[in-house]
Amino acid sequence: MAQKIILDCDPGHDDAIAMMLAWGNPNIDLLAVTTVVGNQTLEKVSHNALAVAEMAKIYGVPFAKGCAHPLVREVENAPNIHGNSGMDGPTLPEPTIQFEDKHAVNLIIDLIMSHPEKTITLVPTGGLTNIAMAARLEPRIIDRIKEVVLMGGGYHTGNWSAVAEFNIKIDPEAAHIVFNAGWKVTMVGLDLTHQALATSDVIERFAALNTKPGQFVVDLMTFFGKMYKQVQGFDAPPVHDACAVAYVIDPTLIEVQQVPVNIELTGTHTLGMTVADFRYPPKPCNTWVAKKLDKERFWNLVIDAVRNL
Ligand SMILES: [Ca+2]
Repeated sequence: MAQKIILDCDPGHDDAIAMMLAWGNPNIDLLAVTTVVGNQTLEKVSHNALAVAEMAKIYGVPFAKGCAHPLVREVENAPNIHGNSGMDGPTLPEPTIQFEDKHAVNLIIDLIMSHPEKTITLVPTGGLTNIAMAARLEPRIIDRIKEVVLMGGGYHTGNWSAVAEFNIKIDPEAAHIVFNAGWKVTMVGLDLTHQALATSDVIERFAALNTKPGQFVVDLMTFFGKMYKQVQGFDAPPVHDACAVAYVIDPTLIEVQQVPVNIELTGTHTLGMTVADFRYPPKPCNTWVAKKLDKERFWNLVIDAVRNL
């Protein structure tokens, strides 16, 4: 049976691939796409979401704009990685669909409250502002969802500071709410996503599809790769966000471990760190971390999905 998900994102090159994977894979029932400030301003990432919808022909799915500002901190975007538009590189198609006349937080709540319990997985691939707001506004959603599978954090590595990852660092208070809400959280963090590198042989396979969406992925990854080389010294760019969607589609693709994870809110050098406690004996907790990716099957999944578009 197809997994029902709500994708909460900030497109974003890798968010775009996550959207295409969710729409192109038959085992995902995409209930909604919601946007949140992150890689760029809310207006820019929201425009990008609609452009990706146009490219992938994601029609008949509600799109809603969410929070334009983190809970406490000032807005922090990532133009050094995603460019001025938030999705520099490809020529974006002009969107034909429009946003719902409803805030993303309300759409998330309404969908969860109107579906049977434990049937919806929340997949946040940006800052956690919308998800935290939803949990605070309607706490009954906490027991009603199946799981939160998020891209963010990392238990051994950071990218926005020595120890913090971008999605968590830009709204650590929201992340704190989400990780401590009591629902099941699976953290697909940098330890995992740095295994999902769009190397040149992978990019060639997208090019070989010889389709518009295939070429779109090539253009996205070419720009993203250039930025990742310049800024972080990577030889190939990691498609972080697609890993979270892939885990929902097929949990056997990713090895996970149940460990307590909490969010640093007061550290001088460690703000936004996802502190994972691997000590023995294991303590009871609702948090899992992603550790190892089956790369070959992951790329087959993403390429098949893009072929289906
Ligand atoms: Ca993202």
